[in-house]
Amino acid sequence: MRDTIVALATPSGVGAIGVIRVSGEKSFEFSKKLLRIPGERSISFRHMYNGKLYSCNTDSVIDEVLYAFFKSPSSYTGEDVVEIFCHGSPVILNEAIQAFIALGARVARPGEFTERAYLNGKMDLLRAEAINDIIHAHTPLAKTLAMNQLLGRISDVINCIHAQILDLLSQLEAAIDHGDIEESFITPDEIRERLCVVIDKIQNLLKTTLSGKLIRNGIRAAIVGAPNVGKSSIMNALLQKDRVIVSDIPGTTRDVIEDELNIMGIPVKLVDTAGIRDSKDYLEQRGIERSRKAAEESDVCIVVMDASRSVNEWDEKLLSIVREKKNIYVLNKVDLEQKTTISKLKDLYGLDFYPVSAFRGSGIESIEKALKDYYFSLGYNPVFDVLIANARHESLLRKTLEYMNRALKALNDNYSEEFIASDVRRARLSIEEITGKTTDETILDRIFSQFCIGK
Ligand SMILES: Nc1nc2c(ncn2[C@@H]2O[C@H](COP(=O)(O)OP(=O)(O)OP(=O)(O)O)[C@@H](O)[C@H]2O)c(=O)[nH]1
Ligand SMILES: [Mg+2]
Repeated sequence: MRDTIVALATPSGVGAIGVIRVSGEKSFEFSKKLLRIPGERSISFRHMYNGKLYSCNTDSVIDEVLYAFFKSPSSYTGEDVVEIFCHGSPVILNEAIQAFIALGARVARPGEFTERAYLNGKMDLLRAEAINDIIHAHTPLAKTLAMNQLLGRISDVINCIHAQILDLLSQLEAAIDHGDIEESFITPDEIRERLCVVIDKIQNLLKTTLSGKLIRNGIRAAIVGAPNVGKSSIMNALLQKDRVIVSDIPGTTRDVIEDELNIMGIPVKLVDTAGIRDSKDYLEQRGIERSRKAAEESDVCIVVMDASRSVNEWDEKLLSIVREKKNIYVLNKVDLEQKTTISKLKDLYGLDFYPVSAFRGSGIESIEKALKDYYFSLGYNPVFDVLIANARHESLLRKTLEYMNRALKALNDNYSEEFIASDVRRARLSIEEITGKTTDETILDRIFSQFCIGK
């Protein structure tokens, strides 16, 4: 039995309610003490009780609460679990957690509840990962993708490939035991056919990865330009909220600021940056360095120029920095008297700029459409039923495919069945890593550390 862990399962901060979750061998014992439930009273599991939560060893009431007991193995983690619904006050929730710690519970690591669920066989690794993806999904499509994974659709496909590999392996091993492949029940042609069926299935799954990743991760768009051209104003207009400070003082934005945007179901991470220019100010310099990095790391840049002034050396410098990238060019402040025009920019640089006034909100939809067109130009294909969106799954599928192709080559080159079987064995291990049948502890740590605390 593992030790008893406790954590806040709802977001920290003020709210209507806050849920404390406790899991482990002593979760019932600790809860009965703090909730003052007499020992002889039998508990109905999965039943909501109303009562008071007390501090450890004192008579002071932490809160009036609702609570429920879940008996192992019929709980989220597979262990004895107690969930306590408190008023959503950070002070109360902290006191509640401290009361459990005083009795010997430990604060859970991020994702530890789900990790225990996985370790106790409540779900495979694919489903555990899906839970995190559902929580972090920013669009309905990304949520549906993660929900399909949680419902086991990807597990079913992977398990089917795994079963075919296992079946082939057992036939090969039987052939090895018989000593002569010709005399055994599987012929080289049958081996070839079975290898090809699996190879085909994996190749078809891998065709979905681009669309899967686009739905899951969306695109990253950095808004870049010289100081004061209206980058932050465009960010706010796209987000339809006052997210970033806007002012007429050049150099207002000093750091990289990110926010999520959903454009017709497409998740876009918008990144506002500091205006690019030469500056002696240390903080501004740091901000400018970060702007360059943000531009480099984004999929697409929204390059902004100011119509109310002539093109200057910083605009030109910026164009040379981002020239190699995929860009959406925007001429902002077209509501003012124009010293720079769309046609002038076309003549100077051969580039097509969208006319925008962040101030009036005009032209913003053309930036949204350009982002959407860029997204679809990347090869998103909505026809797939099961999509592979996770880089870990993709790399393990590629590994499995490589071993299956090696096995096929060994067969075609007339190598003995031992050689073929050794590659198929490796393919088996790779596919088992996806569902978590044979996943290394450090990889598990990495996966679960990305979860929220309390999940
Ligand atoms: N008339 C007009 N003014 C605008 C427009 N967009 C932005 N501004 C004004 O231009 C000034 C600079 O806007 P910001 O959005 O802060 O510009 P920025 O590019 O983020 O500036 P830095 O963060 O300093 O690099 C502010 O006074 C805005 O109100 C526009 O479309 N029309
Ligand atoms: Mg700004």
